[in-house]
Amino acid sequence: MNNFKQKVTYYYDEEFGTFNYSTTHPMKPLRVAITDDLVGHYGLKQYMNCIDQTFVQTYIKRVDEDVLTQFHSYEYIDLIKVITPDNKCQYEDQLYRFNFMEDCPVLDRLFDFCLCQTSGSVGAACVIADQKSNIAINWSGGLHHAKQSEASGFCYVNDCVLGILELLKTYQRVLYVDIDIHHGDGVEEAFYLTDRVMTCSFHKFKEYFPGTGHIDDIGHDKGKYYAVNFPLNEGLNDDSIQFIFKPVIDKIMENFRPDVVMLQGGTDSLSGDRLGCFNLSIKGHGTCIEYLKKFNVPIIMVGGGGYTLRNVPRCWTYETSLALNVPIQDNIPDESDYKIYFGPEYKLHLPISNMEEQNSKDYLEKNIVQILDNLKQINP
Ligand code: V1S
Ligand code: CA
Ligand code: ZN
Repeated sequence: MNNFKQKVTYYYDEEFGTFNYSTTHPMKPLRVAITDDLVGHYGLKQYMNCIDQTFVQTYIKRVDEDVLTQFHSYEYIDLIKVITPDNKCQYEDQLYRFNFMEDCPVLDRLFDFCLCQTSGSVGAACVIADQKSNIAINWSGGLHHAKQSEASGFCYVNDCVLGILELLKTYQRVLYVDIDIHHGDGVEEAFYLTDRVMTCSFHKFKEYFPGTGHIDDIGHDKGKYYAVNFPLNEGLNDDSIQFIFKPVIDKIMENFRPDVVMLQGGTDSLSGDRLGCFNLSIKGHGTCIEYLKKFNVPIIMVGGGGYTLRNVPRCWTYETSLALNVPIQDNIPDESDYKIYFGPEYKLHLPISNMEEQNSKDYLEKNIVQILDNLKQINP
């Protein structure tokens, strides 16, 4: 299957679903295993080049600590390599310094977890750069909060940054778009001073993790105007995301003219998420992918947040079908190994909640005007 005849490459490594934060922790790697199962039972794998960690290792010959240290510090990766739940009390100072606290507990096989998540995004960057595919998907990635020497918000290594660094070896300009409900702070920070990567995050702002992503944060030095932040209130619905996404992306495409796009598709922006407070339907979330596809620029789709187990596989499976242009039925396939997660409806698309949209048209318009004004400063 790995002959790259098709246009979409899909990464999933079976090991990923076996990692476990803790029973009480909201981040469940199992959601990606359930997604993979659903993608398979919808029959979508026959249309894609399906790759795993072993394939990426042989294809690019090195997803090891050297890849991780392209962005992360040696001290930080050295700790990730050796630390385990059993020996962590020997490393008390480093645990505190590198923020291995409740949000980012020391996982069993942490280094393997990081390699597995990163292989997909760096592998995706390689197949895109080699022009083997024009869309590459890694739902195990999108861990956008990790910093150079700090774990943050369930993220240990930043596969988005590492994937983009790989893309920069081939491409002049990379656009990173982030529709997770949280601000893509780690990616923004990594590229805040450069005009070769534009980061654009839509997120809940004010009294919300990680607290960054003010509309006036626009990049610095050469990177001034190359960071875009769209702060939002609770209740964001499908009409509103389309109202803001289109003009902002149009202006970025017109003025920045990216060679390639990475989309972080965190599903915690969906209605009913355990940690989120937006009100998007799966179709509404998917309109962002449909819109980006129109520009005929290669796209890397990575995962991210998403804490309601019944939502995440539905959304990412639907978005895999959008990437492929292969429509799928609303009935969840009977044979799905994880069918219990999809009852009682057993439908792909679920109704949204009746929560109030707290983003008024005026508020959204004002933000659009300010963002488009900043983007005018970039010479096409
Ligand atoms: N919101 C939220 C939230 N919930 C938790 C949490 C809950 C139970 C646990 F056992 C462990 C953690 N942490 C948070 C947030 C982090 C959200 C990360 C989102 C990640 C992403 O979707 O963007 C990408 C994958 N953390 C905080 O709010 C920090 C605290 C301030 C409060 C929670 N406690 C546990 C730590 C400190
Ligand atoms: Ca975001
Ligand atoms: Zn999130």
